[in-house]
Amino acid sequence: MPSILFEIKNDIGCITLNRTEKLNSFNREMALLMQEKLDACKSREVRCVYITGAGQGFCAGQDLAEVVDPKGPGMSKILFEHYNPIIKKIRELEKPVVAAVNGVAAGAGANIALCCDVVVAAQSASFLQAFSKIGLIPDSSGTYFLPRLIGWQKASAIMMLGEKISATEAERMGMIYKVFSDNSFGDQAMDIATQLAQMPTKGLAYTKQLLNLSFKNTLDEQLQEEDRYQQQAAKTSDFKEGVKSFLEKKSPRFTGE
Ligand code: LHQ
Repeated sequence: MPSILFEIKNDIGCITLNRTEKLNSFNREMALLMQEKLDACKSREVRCVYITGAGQGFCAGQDLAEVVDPKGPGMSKILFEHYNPIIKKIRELEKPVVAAVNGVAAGAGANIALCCDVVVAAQSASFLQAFSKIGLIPDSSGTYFLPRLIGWQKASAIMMLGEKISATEAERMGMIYKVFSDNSFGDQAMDIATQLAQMPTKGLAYTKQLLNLSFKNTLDEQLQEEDRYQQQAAKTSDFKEGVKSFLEKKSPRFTGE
């Protein structure tokens, strides 16, 4: 079985992490395949991306056996060639990316989930900044997104202590959007992706780009960017459809154009 499963269904690019015997931890082959599938999601056919894990876990981060394997890629390549491109591809994709965290998300696995646009989790899932337990630092954008999501103090303590955070607690502290019961998780997470895939894709892409920019801009710069992107959004067919449908009291049919 391939370590990443991929299909396009109902305009959604579904990426499933699939090394179940290793809790979907990443080796080089899987990381490169993930990059390939994220690139495939650039296609106009895909209007939302859905990332989940097969089996019990979401992803246990880096396969630690590969790190000490003399025939493995070696420390110098793991972030540069594996995880950093994955994070950048997710942030740069011009469509929403949903992380559906079905079980434990540890190390790089947690941080790949947390850089997504909408993060939901099953009640039995958990988030673990496992790095400190093995003498490493939180990578894969953990030191960037976690303090911005939950505040400096909580992020600092969680990253240093390597405390496992339940999905319920993660929702409470604003680390993730929502937690769903294990029974309904798959359906409810997919409902969110289905909804996003039918929305004005370009408008959502511009929203994502503005959020990316907001971390580095001053208020003045951000207001200028909002003006620029709003002009672009107003040129889309979906804007015309949205306003026309509102005025005619009809349901809009957005095409993503
Ligand atoms: C694993 C792993 C795993 C291999 C479970 N590797 N087999 C960047 C830069 C360079 C180098 C290093 O990495 C990075 C990025 C990172 O991601 S660093 C952080 C790496 N990840 C971790 O440290 C997490 C290690 N795993 C765990 O702490 C536990 O497995 C968790 C808490 C995730 C889950 O615990 P359990 O639910 O009790 O499952 P388990 O421990 O029994 O795991 C199930 C199997 O999966 C088991 O294999 P086995 O043959 O004994 O059944 C584990 O050995 C294997 N596995 N994580 N990262």
